[in-house]
Amino acid sequence: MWLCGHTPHTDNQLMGWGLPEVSGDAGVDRFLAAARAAVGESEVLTDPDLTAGYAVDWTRRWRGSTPAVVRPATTDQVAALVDAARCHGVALVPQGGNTGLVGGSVPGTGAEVVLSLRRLDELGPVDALAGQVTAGAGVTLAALQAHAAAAGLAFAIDTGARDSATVGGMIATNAGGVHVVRYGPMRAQVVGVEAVLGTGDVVSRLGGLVKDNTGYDLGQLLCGSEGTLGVVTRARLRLVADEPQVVVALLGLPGVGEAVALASELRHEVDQVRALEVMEGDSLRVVATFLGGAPPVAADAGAYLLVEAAGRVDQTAALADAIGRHAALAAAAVGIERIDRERLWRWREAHPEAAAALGVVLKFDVTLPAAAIAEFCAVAAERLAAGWPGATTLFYGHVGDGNIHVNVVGPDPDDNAVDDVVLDLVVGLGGAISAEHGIGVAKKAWLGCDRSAAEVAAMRAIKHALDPDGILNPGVLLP
Ligand code: FAD
Ligand code: 2HG
Ligand code: ZN
Repeated sequence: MWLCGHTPHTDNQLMGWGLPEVSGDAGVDRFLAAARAAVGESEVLTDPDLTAGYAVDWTRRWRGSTPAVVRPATTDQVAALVDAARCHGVALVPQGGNTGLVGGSVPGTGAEVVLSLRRLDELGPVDALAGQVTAGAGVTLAALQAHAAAAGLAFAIDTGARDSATVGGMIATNAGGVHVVRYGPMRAQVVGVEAVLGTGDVVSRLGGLVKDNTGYDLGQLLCGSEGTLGVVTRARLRLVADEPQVVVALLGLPGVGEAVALASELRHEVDQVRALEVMEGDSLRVVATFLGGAPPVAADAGAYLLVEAAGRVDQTAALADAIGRHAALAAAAVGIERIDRERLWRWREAHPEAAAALGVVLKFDVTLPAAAIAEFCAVAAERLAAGWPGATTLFYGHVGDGNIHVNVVGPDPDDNAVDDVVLDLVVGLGGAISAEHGIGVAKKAWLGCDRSAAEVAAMRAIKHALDPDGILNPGVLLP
């Protein structure tokens, strides 16, 4: 009989690194026996027809295989599974909605077990007094948004992946999205986290204290940790005021530089701006082909800026005034009714789908100082066209916070020279190689271009401390 109870974390484990003695097929079999005991036979999937969908990501670029998918429904079950994984030397890949775009949510080697957290989908009552809610890691963004709305409040994050992306995945990637310019990224919404660390220990801070400086903030450490330090099981999240009066404008402008400048003016002059999105002109025209229609404004613009303002009172006049002051000649399409706003947003949100329709996409999610965004787009376009004639490159993103997405279709997805061209340029211009998607598998070879040896060493030390056996998502983030 295997006696593998929870072993508390000891100092000497910090020295070691790697999976315990029992691993390989025998370790997996023993882990699966423990998993069946913990979550029940029906929640341990081993049939390849059932597991295949968990082993390929949304982009279809990142695909692997797995001996099993385990689907716990409680924090205790997650803790039992992490204990069993430590004991039997099995690596776990935490997975939520599987919408991550850097290959971090799918198994690679064929030996990693997928830990699907989607069944942790309990939503607590909205605490109206505090303006907070406790949500399970498997709650989707759309469900959370609807739950907050039913209580007359709102959740600040919004992304095109709302129907599938989960609270746990959004914390693990520190997701951004379209409202960061107003409310900050996911970490700014996280008041507290409950998680099972790689040690098997459960840490829980769900009391909703907005100010709490009692030592290191472990919940914040888990934000952006990509499933490498702990498995998020629940979170205490802040909610924001509902903003029923919404207006959206899509503006055609001469180029990306003008879009950056106008975005900056609008951000400073219109109090209620909550989204500022840029689309390079040719990129929006790729979307036009994909959607089968002409752009709703200035069909030949060099760039487009989508701005959304929202508040308790109508923002249309304030937005029109500011646009008139700074871009009097810009062509604009305006949406006030929900259906019209959604039509305009579709031009922005369809970019990932339009790129995917052309082939396997090499994705970049970079962040730059505002002053460098136009130069980055121009130079990257030039270098990519020179190096890979015939490639299609889309530039779009959350310009209000300096985040540009570059989608390249045509080159071999494993041609690292494309990454070198884009990421060297980003770092040279003072940017960072990931803004909101994380490092995952896709960018881990480039971590050292952006972070110093001392920073990477500190990250490794944290990983060793919280996941001493290296069982949590060992293939991602750290080279
Ligand atoms: P997954 O994809 O399942 O996992 C992502 C990472 O988190 C993996 O490393 C995984 O191991 C880890 N993880 C998942 N759950 C847990 C958990 N409970 N505990 C610990 N680790 C966990 N992202 C943005 O930031 N902004 C956008 O605007 C945006 N738009 C998108 C639009 C589309 C169409 C798509 C497909 C994706 C978009 N994304 C965006 C990317 C993606 O939606 C986010 O990264 C999201 O946060 C991932 O959530 P998920 O539940 O799907 O996580
Ligand atoms: C977006 O902002 C997402 O649309 C996806 O972050 C970006 O697919 C991408 O590259
Ligand atoms: Zn984005």
